[in-house]
Amino acid sequence: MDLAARIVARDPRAAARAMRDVDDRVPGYLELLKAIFPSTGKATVVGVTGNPGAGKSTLTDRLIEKYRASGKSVGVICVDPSSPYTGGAILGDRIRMSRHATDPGVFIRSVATRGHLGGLSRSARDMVRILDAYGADVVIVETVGVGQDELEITRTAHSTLVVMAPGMGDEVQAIKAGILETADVFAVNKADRDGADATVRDLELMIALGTETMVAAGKSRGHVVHGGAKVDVIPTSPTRDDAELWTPPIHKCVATKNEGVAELVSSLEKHAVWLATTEAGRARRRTRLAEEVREALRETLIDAATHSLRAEIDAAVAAVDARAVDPYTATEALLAKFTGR
Ligand SMILES: Nc1nc2c(ncn2[C@@H]2O[C@H](COP(=O)(O)OP(=O)(O)OP(=O)(O)O)[C@@H](O)[C@H]2O)c(=O)[nH]1
Ligand SMILES: [Mg+2]
Repeated sequence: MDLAARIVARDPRAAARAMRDVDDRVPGYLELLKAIFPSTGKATVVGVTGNPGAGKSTLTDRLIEKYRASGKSVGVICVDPSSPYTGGAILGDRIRMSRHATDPGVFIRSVATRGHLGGLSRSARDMVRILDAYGADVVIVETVGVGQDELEITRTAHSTLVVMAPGMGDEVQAIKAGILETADVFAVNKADRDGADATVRDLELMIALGTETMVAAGKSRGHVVHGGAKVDVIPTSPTRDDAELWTPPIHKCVATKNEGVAELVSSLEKHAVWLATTEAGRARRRTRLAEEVREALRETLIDAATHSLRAEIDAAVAAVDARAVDPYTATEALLAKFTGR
């Protein structure tokens, strides 16, 4: 049996091997992804993101437990794009979930950057597909931190859970508008500590303000908060009413004591229903797919062009260096040559 067939037949070693191959982009990895694609599309993909130490891994461990209790198989991808040297964080993550390691219904993999940033979100997306084909009912993608790379990675998920914790000072203010566009459900974890209610209030305020800012900037996340103005991804249906819009709920929880986790799962399930049954939800799925196709096209085009025009690019650089031509004209000329081939 070839690798793709073995993945679909739920061979864990085949899945592990495929994920490694895809992360390393070994020759033939695209053929593998093509072969498994027809077997994908069934998994629910949940992104878990939030500031370091907020309790993402502890919460992910609890989510695994909940999903397993309802008979679902779970794949987990821990991504750390911050540096190739922070293996410690990933190690910590895996220890936190290690009690599930012997459960054949749980498949946990770590991904660290191999030098090419940006490629990481694509690797994560491809790994989600492998776990999907492998038969995982739920795939959880946990990222470290809330930077630009992490936000991009969470866009590979259907629903994104943003984990916050009280007592982290300016944490709420430090979170950029980007997270508001990404968050579908908020968890205020460590609610056993002081300040959880204040964090919830801060979040509510920030969401309200953020929504106004997003509306003003013409940005969108496909849902809207607190009955404000409509924020659509693709305005496919101008007559749609507000009932279609998603309001990200905020849940207090204590991951270490397994409190509030059922409510999180329930909100995530509601969000999945929203995605599947509303026009706004379907539009968001299409937007994400369009992003994927555009991103892949950009990468493919750049590869093809730099390969095909290697000598011409060198010549253009020399010409710009000698100030015989400006870089804009040189680029236009390169493009014209490439499209003419
Ligand atoms: N008091 C309290 N501590 C918690 C709670 N949830 C997690 N912790 C603790 O907080 C610490 C960090 O938890 P992690 O789950 O590793 O947090 P994380 O967000 O995955 O951290 P990174 O992966 O390093 O970004 C651990 O010591 C947990 O035991 C909680 O609800 N209450
Ligand atoms: Mg973690």
